[in-house]
Amino acid sequence: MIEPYIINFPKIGNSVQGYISVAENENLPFKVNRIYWTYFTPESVERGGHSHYELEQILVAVAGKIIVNTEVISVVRHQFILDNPNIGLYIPKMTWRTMKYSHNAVQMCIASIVYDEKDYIRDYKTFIKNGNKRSPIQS
Ligand code: T46
Repeated sequence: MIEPYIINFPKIGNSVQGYISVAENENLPFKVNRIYWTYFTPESVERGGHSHYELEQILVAVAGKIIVNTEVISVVRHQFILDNPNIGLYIPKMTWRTMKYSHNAVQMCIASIVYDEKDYIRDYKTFIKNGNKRSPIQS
């Protein structure tokens, strides 16, 4: 079982000029097929509440703070605080997750596959029951 873990991206620069962080092949655990970002999420809202059969992701709080709760195969639970633009959270397939955001948070998601609603498990009981079943998007 693979569990979520933090990735430290290179931080190039200094406090006078500012910094650049880089995500490229050698520091990513999968081939990238999609990047999207989430912003202006009200602090009262919890996003996520789903798992994915195949999708692997890395979440980065490029601004603000994100609290991510994860659960792998309904047993192993972790909480991660993302509040630094040079760290990312790797989320493996079959991980239930919820996220809360500070008012200024911008979440970048680096994703292993293109969007497909059939890859989602949006019902928690189905996640627990079907956690180990094969993806409906595989042939
Ligand atoms: C995740 C967390 C971290 C699209 O049409 N295309 C897309 O590429 C995406 C990502 C979403 N959508 C649509 C599908 C839904 O109608 O946008 C709506 C909200 O998507 P979702 O329920 O996935 O939103 P979040 O913020 O709960 O979750 C997102 C990721 O989609 C998800 O994989 O793990 O961020």
